[in-house]
Amino acid sequence: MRVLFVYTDIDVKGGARSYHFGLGLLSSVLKRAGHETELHYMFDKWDPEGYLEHINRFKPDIIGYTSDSSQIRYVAKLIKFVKEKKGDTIFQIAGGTHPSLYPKCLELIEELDAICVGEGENPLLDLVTALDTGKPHETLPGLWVRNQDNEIMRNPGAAFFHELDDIPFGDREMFDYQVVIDSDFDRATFMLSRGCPYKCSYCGSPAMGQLQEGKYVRFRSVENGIAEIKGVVTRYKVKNIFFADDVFTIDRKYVKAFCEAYKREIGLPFEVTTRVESSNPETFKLLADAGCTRVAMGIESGSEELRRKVLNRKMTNNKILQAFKDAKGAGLKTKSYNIVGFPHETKKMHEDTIKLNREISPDGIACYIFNPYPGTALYNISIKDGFLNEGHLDEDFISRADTPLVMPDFPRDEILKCYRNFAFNVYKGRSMKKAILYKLYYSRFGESLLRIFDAVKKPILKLATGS
Ligand code: B12
Repeated sequence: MRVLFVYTDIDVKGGARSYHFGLGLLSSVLKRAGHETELHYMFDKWDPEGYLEHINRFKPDIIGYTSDSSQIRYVAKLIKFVKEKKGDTIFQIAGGTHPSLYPKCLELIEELDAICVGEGENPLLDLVTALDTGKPHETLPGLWVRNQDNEIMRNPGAAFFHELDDIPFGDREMFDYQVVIDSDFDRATFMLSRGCPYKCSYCGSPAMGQLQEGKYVRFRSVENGIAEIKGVVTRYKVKNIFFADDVFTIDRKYVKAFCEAYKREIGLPFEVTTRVESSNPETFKLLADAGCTRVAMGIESGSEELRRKVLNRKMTNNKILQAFKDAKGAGLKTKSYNIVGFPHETKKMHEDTIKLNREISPDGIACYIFNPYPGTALYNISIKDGFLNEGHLDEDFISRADTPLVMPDFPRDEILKCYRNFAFNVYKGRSMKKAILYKLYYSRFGESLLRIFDAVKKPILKLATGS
């Protein structure tokens, strides 16, 4: 069968292309079973006509969309568009974080034939096989399917698949991967694990862990990870590597074994994201010794009270300070992740976030505005405590640079001001160059500037993000 995957990446800050791990893996699984796949990557620019041309050329039997909550509005439009142009000739299915955590989207998008709830390797292969051989597909595990009577069949999910090494390496070729690497600071991205043991209330990852039976946090073997990296750095021109695992240092023994093999067999500079509780000076030293140049860790809020009561993050400020100090002590650069506009946050609490970052003085900073993703604990709290209108789930409900929350103690215009000035406030009086670059980057015109000055985008972003 011919399967067209669709990855929309519209309204991306900074304009860097990305590899989608889920789609890469699904494509490899289908190709191994003898099916043909292609990708339509709708990057940055809304272009339904280009999409239609691709469909007319490739003539897919099935279209598989991936979507998180920020992209569902575009995905829904494409699904309707295909139905309008092609009628019932193409089977349309969507998967990823949004359909998994908000399966009601199958009801709302009437032109959609099915969704995948949870991980998709086995469910998608079962579906493609069933459609190929004319067998029934309405009751397959892991899928919710609209049947011929327009009823939705809500099938139970399969258990988590534990043998990650049995899944083939992701299909980077489908992504025209050199183009992705070039637009992303010459770096290639990898994941060695799946899942996260922590339960932060705003994150989609723990919510995904509740969808299926079995162990959510799983690792590939060190040999399997190294073999994939070797293959990629041999086939493509790569200068550095980013590990996109939720928390790279969950298992210290694993990190040690991986770092030893990586140093011996790969040796390229790399970066990871980790978590203050799962790091210590020895782990940071191991990472640095293997070629790690920077670790990123979430602070999210500088208010211990907000973290404890609302975010389900129990670490103390001292623990955060110590972790950044340990990373620096091991010779690593650091980056902090921060969010503004949480339910029950106040301006004073946000000032604590600035203060904590000033004490830490990380090399780079990222700030986001809180977005309530359906299916997460904090989405439910946002509604229950009256900050979010339940009917907000219409087309434009999520925007990266805005908040849908209405909080009397922290009004929208204050939140936007805090977001735009956060990094400036952290660096002012310390590094005027960084403070000004960040001011530009987070300004209303930051994204247009980056697009106009595409040629100087890389050096500016590098400087601003400390990478
Ligand atoms: C790596 C990562 C990225 C990478 C790569 C993107 C990617 N998804 O591969 C980058 C950095 C580019 C990225 C970007 C963004 N991300 Co991100 N990302 C992650 C992270 C850490 C891991 C995702 C992953 O690769 N998992 C492993 C793979 C194998 O799983 P998967 O992608 O879920 O795919 C499986 C199933 O979902 C399913 N499936 C997926 N698609 C499809 C399609 C079909 C047809 C079928 C049948 C099945 C199926 O099968 C796959 C294989 O089992 C998650 C956190 C997490 N642990 O989930 C956040 C996460 C997915 N990201 C998130 C967000 C918000 C974003 C951004 C909006 C950030 C931003 N502010 O710009 C962008 C959106 C980009 C986009 N256009 O989609 C949120 C999504 C929350 C939500 N409900 O919407 C998450 C959950 C983190 C969080 N904060 O909660 N992200």
